[in-house]
Amino acid sequence: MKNPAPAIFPPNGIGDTRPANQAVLDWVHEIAALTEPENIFWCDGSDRENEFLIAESLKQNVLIKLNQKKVPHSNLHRSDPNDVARVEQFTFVCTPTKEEVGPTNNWSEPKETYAKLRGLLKGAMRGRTMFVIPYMMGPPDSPLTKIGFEITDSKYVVLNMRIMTRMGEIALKRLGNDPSAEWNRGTHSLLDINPERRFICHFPQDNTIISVGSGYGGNVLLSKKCLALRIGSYLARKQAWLAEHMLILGVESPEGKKHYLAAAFPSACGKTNFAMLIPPAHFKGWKVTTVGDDICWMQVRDGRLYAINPENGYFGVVPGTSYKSNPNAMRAISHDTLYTNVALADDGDAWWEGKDGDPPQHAIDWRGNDWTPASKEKAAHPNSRFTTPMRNNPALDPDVEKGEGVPISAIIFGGRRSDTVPLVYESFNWAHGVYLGATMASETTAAATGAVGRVRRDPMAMLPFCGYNIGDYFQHWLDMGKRLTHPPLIFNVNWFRKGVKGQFLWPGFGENMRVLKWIIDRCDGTGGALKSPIGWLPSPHDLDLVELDIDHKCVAEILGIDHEEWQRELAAHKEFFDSLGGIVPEQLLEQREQLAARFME
Ligand code: GTP
Ligand code: SPV
Ligand code: MN
Repeated sequence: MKNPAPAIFPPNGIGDTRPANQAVLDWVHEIAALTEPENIFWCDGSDRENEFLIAESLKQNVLIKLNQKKVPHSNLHRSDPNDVARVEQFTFVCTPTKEEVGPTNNWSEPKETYAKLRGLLKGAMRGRTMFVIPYMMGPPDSPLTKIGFEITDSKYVVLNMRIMTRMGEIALKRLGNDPSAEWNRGTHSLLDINPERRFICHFPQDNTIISVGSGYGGNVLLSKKCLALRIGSYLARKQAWLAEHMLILGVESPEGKKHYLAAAFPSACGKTNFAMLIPPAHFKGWKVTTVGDDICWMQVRDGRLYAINPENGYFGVVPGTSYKSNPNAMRAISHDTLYTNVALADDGDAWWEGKDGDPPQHAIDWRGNDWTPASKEKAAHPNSRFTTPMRNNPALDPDVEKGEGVPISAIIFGGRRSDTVPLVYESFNWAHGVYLGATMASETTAAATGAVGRVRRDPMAMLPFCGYNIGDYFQHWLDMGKRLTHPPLIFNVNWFRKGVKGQFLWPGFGENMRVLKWIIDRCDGTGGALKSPIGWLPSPHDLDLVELDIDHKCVAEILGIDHEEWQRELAAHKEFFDSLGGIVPEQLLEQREQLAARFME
């Protein structure tokens, strides 16, 4: 096997970044022998290496340089038009028995799957460079922090992983050279970007991920959905913690009292926006800070839940991002950002639907075609993304590197529901809260391939990400509650309820502070609420709506419970639980009965 490539990288430092751990070296050599790359490139995550890879990517048209005056140090990548989102139908969890993955995952037999993947990977990197990325998930001194390695033949993956994770030396140091240390083996190859040869496979028992045939987002940034959630949730159950698809935010009152909250919304349902919220003028002195925007790992200490964000950057939805909706995100992505599948304006700026100002008169759309405001097609793909370091976020929480994590006062579940589900309500207790999470539903979005706008049950926003049997996952949540002497309160929110004309009833974004404030008041024991069959509901005067331009009728509508809609909802809960085939914990079935009974009172 050839050594890393003075030909492709200045020789200084090359080779020094090889891990000392023999188990890692053995695995890399095994994958190299299978995929037969031209070179091996041991990534160190340095600025110099990054500059070099960007320059190479620009030469090879993997990246397009944006106008450096408008967006300094930023580039655009266009993925293959057949490869623009996660592919849930080609995502597999491979365990000895099908029961282990349960009814909500695609299962395939490990031995056969390894054999199939080995066949696809054979010689797959001929003529290509194989990059080896060491990375760390979590702050350096957290007990929850995990080490992973991703092998990839995509420079775009390396550039993203450098933003999204703590990459290089820091990971090697933490791993050390104990050959029995726990670390994740991730192998990725683009192959020929053919949807028929696209498989995202997880082997939880081996802490192994193999992803082939895609170059996009959650399919290939193996740290994210694959390790932090699918493998993560499997490890979390075994090791008694929680790996969740949640943002983490801090909210500080003018008096300096601070709470942290975690919120699970499905893909493209508002996590990044909520995590970066700027309170409206009326909430003078209130401050919201971001710990994380997508993934939350929580452990119990002293009877409380503490959370860390294992990531180091944001892979966020671009369309709809503006100085009006999310000023913090706009500032974050104004420099040192990698854009994927947005439009390229003639002045070299990035453009997307929903950006401030008028659309450009002409642009190149995400496919590389001419675009004008008269075009029928969207200029940016609905799932176009930014990759930006969390340090670009002006609202980054000061405790984001704290290894012990931040104490969680409340957990929020939420989805995209045009009807039925009110703006906010609170569960009666932990088990009822777990029921809210287990039965939540949302309209599907462009974050995954397939139909958009179809209501589907998405328990805890983890339907595509829970790496084991969802019934056991529900039980794990119930069991975690038993260990909490100070459990977070659990809420459900819905920013997306619509009126008869199809318009959103709630202004959302920064104005969500009004809901957040009620949630904080409930945590402090000062917020008023009415008892309803579904949980504690704010009455209109329990919400601070001062200076909000909203119709009283709208408020009543958005806080309302329509009994007919809820009869349908109850039936849908039953149908969902029944579809899972006897794996739902008894305690949650009882919760459903109690909910039904409360409607009869
Ligand atoms: P993933 O990165 O896929 O996990 O998505 P996410 O949950 O972080 O969602 P994000 O915050 O990126 O929002 C997705 C889309 O929802 C964007 O187009 C937003 O503009 C829109 N959105 C976010 N918050 C709100 C809100 O409060 N109201 C409305 N109407 N839309 C919102
Ligand atoms: C999601 O789909 O929930 C995302 C984007 O956060 S991706 O990384 O592509 O999974
Ligand atoms: Mn997500």
